[in-house]
Amino acid sequence: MSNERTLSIIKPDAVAKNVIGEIYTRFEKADLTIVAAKMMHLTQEQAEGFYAEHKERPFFNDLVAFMTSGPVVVQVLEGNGAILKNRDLMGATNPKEAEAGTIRADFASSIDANAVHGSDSAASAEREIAYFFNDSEICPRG
Ligand code: IDP
Repeated sequence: MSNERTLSIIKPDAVAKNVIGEIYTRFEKADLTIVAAKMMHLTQEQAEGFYAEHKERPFFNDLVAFMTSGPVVVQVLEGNGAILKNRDLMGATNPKEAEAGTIRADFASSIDANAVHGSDSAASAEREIAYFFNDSEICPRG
């Protein structure tokens, strides 16, 4: 496994539940390093652009409405095999199908409000990181 970066978002439901710290602890315990982070309240335009690949899906409008419903925390995670490792920590998209002990099993309440986002491939990670962060905002450890 090579050193990778992935884009993670703590979604409005998890921010509202006050579990940002608990989710960060899971990243850190799994040897993922937070190398960039910001809290933001996404505009409609930002959410639509981020999820552009889902534009034709029936849930697109609900997804955009949910992602703009409150603040989110966006971070870049770095580590060995970070993309897959973060997907494993997150669990399945539908929390009812997520394995016990995953972030979604523990903190998500529905397929719409499912606590976290994580890039699903190297190409997505590259696009999604650049969507939210400039190079100068990423702070790798020396
Ligand atoms: P992922 O977040 O696990 O990668 P994707 O298939 O990329 O899942 O879908 C993006 C987001 O769209 C999901 O996290 C979820 O919030 C929402 N979503 C996906 N499928 C459905 C659905 O069937 N109904 C409602 N929302 C959905």
